[in-house]
Amino acid sequence: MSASSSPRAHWDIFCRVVDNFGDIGVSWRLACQLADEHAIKIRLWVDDSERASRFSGAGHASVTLMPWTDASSFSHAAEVVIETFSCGLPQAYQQLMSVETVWLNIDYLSAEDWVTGFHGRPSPQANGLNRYFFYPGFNAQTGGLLREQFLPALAERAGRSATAAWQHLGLAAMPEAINVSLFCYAHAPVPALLACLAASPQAVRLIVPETLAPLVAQALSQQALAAGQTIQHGHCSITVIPFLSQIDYDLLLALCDLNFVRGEDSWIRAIWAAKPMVWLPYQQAENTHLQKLAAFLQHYQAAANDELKAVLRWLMQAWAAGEWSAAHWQGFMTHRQGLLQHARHYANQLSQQPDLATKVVIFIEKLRANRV
Ligand code: TRH
Repeated sequence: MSASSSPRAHWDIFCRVVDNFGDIGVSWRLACQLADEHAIKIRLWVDDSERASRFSGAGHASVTLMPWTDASSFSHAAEVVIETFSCGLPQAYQQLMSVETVWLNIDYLSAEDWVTGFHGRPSPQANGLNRYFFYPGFNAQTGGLLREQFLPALAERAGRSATAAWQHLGLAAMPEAINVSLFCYAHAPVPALLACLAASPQAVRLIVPETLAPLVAQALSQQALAAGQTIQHGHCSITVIPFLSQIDYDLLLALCDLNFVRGEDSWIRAIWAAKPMVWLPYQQAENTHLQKLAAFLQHYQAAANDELKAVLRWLMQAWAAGEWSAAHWQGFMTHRQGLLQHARHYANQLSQQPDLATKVVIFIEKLRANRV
């Protein structure tokens, strides 16, 4: 019997919110997909209930948010326990686990080569339990990427009924403008981006989530910018929007002509949106994040021609290095069609691989089969 069809398919996921939104963003998506597509009931233990509720919205019938604190007590361990991003499992919980319990640590995403060597490896623990490393990744030797079955319908919606889709997001369609979404870290060259968009010969609309409004306000020497506010900055209108639900954020990415994304989850969503993207990795000591970017670029640009390869590298490396200029924006505009076709090709090629949730289920089935 498969893990997904078992009547006892109750799994636990543990998530520690280190910073930002990616830890809970990934955990919530994974929980929902396991519930929706594999009929698994999930308890999602999160140490930051406020941030978790930002993602859970009205909730999910098969995903229960559980507050995870030092005082949490546990009645039982689930048959499968997923630890996200090496957040650790509480000692009290581990004491309820047996050798039959499957313990997976789903770690950070990277396109670096070492991932294939570590994916799926067991790590025997001093208490007799076995913890398995599960690494997301971009090729068949890794754990794959989160990708839900609803994504093609979402792309269809953005393509066929764009006006209605924009309205759904509380925005008017602006087909005459280049629509750009911005989600980045504070070290990104936002002032340089705003300056070149203001001077752009083409009309541009920049869409900014409210969490980034202080960064944009500072770059424009404005007091403050609030959700719902639009200001004109040269040829660029800047609109601040509320922090969207994950599905609406996916829709926004699919509607825009260019997406600036960051971290872990928005990075992958921009790939599935199949639109030109500029990814900003989370900044790490000793510029490790630039190695992550180089590894991704190697994968992302593999099928592009030499000219497009150079453009992709030039755009993403400049953004990550804080060296953005008007030339980069014009470079994007010049190669816009090629970048779009490439983004579509890449998304299509990558989506031929099984998604991460499916790979988790298969991995667990195999582990169990080998134990019998
Ligand atoms: O918020 P992030 O920077 O998250 C992080 C950090 O890199 C962190 O250090 C790392 O530990 C973690 O990722 C894994 O960026 P990310 O990963 O893109 O997460 C943002 C989430 O927020 C993602 O799930 C998309 C979602 N989102 C919305 O749902 N609505 C929105 O309006 C926006 C802008 C984002």
